[in-house]
Amino acid sequence: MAQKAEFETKQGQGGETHQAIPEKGPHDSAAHLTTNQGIRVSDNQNSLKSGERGPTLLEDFVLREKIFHFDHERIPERIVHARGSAAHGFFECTESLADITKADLFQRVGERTPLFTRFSTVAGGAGSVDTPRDVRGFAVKFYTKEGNWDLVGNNIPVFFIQDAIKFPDLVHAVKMEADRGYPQAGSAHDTFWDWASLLPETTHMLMWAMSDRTIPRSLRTIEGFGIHTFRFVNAKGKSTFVKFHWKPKLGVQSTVWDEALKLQAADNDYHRRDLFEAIDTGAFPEWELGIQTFDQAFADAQPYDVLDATKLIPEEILPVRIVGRMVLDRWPDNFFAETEQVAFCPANIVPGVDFSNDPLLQGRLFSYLDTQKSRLGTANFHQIPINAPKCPVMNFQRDGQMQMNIPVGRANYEPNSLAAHGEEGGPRECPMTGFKTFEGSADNDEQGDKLRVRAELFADHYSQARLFWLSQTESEQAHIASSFVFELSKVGLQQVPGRMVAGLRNVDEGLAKRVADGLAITLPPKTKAARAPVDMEPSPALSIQKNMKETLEGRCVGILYADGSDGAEIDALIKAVTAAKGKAVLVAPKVGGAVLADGSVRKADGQLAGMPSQIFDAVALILSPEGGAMLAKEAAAVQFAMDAFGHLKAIGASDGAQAVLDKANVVLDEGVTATGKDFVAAAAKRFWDREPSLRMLA
Ligand code: HDE
Repeated sequence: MAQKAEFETKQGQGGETHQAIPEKGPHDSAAHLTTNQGIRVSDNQNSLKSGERGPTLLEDFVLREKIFHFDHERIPERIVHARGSAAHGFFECTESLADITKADLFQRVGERTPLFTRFSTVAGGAGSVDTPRDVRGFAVKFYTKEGNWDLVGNNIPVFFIQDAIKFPDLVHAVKMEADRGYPQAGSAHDTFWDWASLLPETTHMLMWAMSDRTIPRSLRTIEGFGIHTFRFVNAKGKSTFVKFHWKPKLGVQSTVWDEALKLQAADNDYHRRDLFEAIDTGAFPEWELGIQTFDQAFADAQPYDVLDATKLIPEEILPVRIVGRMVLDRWPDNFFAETEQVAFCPANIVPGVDFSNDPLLQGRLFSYLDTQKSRLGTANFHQIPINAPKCPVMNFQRDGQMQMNIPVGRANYEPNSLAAHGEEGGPRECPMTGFKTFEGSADNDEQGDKLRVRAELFADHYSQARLFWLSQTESEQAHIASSFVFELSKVGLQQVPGRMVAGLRNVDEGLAKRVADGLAITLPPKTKAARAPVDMEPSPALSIQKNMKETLEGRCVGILYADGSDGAEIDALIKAVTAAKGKAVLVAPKVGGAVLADGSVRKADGQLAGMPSQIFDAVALILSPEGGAMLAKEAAAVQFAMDAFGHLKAIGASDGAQAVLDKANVVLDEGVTATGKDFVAAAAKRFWDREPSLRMLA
C-alpha cells in the first residue's frame, strides 16, 4: 500500500515538470520548498489521506498551513485610491534651494534621493479598470537622509472641498451607491451629482474633472500637484510658502471620451501595463519638479485665499521654477509587498518642510496614519520594507502586533541615566538638528476663538472655475460641456441636473446653456453666488491642447498588415518610428503573422481582434490591394481604422488599404497620409479639428 501511494504521488505531480526539476542535495537548502517553520516539504501536490481514496487527515500540517496562509492573503483595500500602480526611482536636485529650505534633498545639485511613486484612480476598487473618468493620485515617498518625506498629491491642482470634515461625504457620494452596489469607478450617478450640486465649492474641481485631465493617455503623461500651500523653512528659520508641481517630460496627454470608454474593454490594465512596459524597455518615465514660492505679502494681494485648496495660483502670475527631476527606473519586485503595502502620509515631512493652515491639509494629517493602522493591521507598519526609512530609526516606541525589531537592553524610557552607569542608554533628543515646527503665525493671526467657520475669501466659488473655462481651447470647452451632459444624463434624480446647471451659470452662461440644451432641460434661474466672482486673466498653462508636445517619444504606433503586405514598407516604418523614440507594434489578423509579398512570414506582436486601435497613439495600415479587399470584410479591421479616425489619431495608409478606409468612412485630412515621413510627423499629434465633423458635442 505504501509503495502504491508513493507511485500515485509521482504520477499526480504532472509528469515532466516534476521530473525535470532535480532534487537538490542535502546542503543546497536554498532551493528546497519548506513550510513556514522551515520544515522541508516532500510533496506539494497531494494532501495526506487515510488510504488511497479515504478522507484527508486533520494532521496534515503542510496542507493546513498552506490553506491557512492563503485564506488570509488579502488585506482591506484603501478606502479611496484603491487601484494603483507604482515604481521605484530617484529624485535629482537640479537647483540648490539652500536659501529657502534646509531640507537635505534640496541642498546639493546633482544629488539623488531614492523614491517610490504610486499613481492611482480614486473611486474604483483595487480590481477596477485603469481608464474611468477620475482624478489620478500621484503620491511620492522620498527616502531622504533625514527621514521619509511623502508628497501625496493628485493630477489636478485643486480639490472638491475646502474642509476635511466633508471628505467622508464626498467619498460616500462618489463611490458605488450604498444600496445597489454600483456603479464601480465612476461619478456618473445620482448620489455624486446630488451631493456636488448642493455644494458650490466643488465647482472649480468639477470643471477639471469634466475636462480631459481625468482621462489621461498614460500615467507617464500626467502632471502632479501637491495642491495645498506648504512651507519651506530655511536654516535661519525663515518660512516661504510653496506649492509643488510635477511636470511630465512627455507633456500632458489625454484620450478622448469614446476612446477612454473603449479602452475599458480593450485592456483593464492599460495604464499599469503601459508603465510596466516603459520601465521594462528602459524608456524611463520622467517628471520635472517645479515650485511656486511666495510670501505673505503676495498671498495677501491675491483675490483668493492661498489656504483654500479649491484655488490655484496661475503660473502666468507666479512662474513655476524647476528645481529637480524624478525618474522611475525600477518596477517593484512584488506588487503586494510594495505597491499594496506602501503607506503614504502627508504628515511625513522632513526638517525644512512644514504645513500651512489649509483646513483640508490639516484633516489629512490625521486621516492617513489612522486608516493605515486599519488597512495594514498594526501600528508597526512603518517597519514594512517599502515604508521603512533608509536612515536610522531610533526611539523608545516598543512592542505592538507584528513587531519586527528586537530592541536590546533595558532602555525603553527617556530620560534615563543608564549610560552613566555603563549600560546602553538609547537615543537622545536633537535640539539643534531635530524637526522644529515653524513658529511664525503670519497666516494664523486669528488664533483664540474656537470657530466652526471658513475665512471670507473661501466663499468665492466661481472665479477660478471661470478662469479654467476661459483658459481652454474651443475643443476642450466642447469636451467639458459634453462631459457634464454625459454625466448628468445618467442622473435619475429630477432635481439634480437643473440645480447643477443653475450653478454653472455663474461660471459661464454659454456653458450652462450648452449643458441645458444637451440635456434638453429649460435653463434654470442662476444660483445666487455666496460671494461675487472676480475676473481673472485666462491662464494658457491650464490647457492641455495649448501645451501639447509634438513628439513621438514614448508613443505607440500600431501597424496593421496581412498576407501580401510589403515587408520593406513595414521595415521602413518601424525604423522611422523607432528613430523618433516611438514604439512600433505589429498587428495581423493572426498572431502567427502573415505571408508577405516576398513570400517571407512576418510574425505579429498581437492579433487584430485583441489589439484594437484605441491602445495606440497612431496607426498605419500597410496592405496589398488583395489584403485590403479581404480586411474590408473584417469588422475588426474596419473598426480599427474607424476608431483611429474617430479618436482623432494619425492614420498612415498604403494604397492597398483604401478599401478598408472607405468602409470605415475615413476621409482625407492632414492626419491621413501615406506611411512615410508625413505619417511619422503626424503620429506625434492629435487632430482636434476633425472632431466636429465626427460627433455631436455639446
Ligand atoms: Fe487622500 N486619502 N484624503 N487626498 N489621498 C488617502 O489614505 C484624505 C486628498 C491622496 O497611493 C487615504 O492610505 C482626506 C487630497 C492620494 O497609497 C485616506 C482628505 C489629495 C492617496 C485619505 C483627502 C489626496 C490618498 C486612503 C480630505 C491630493 C493614495 C488610503 C481632507 C493632494 C495614496 C490611504 C496611495 C489616500 C484621506 C484629500 C491624495 C483615507 C481625509 C486633497 C494620492 O487616508
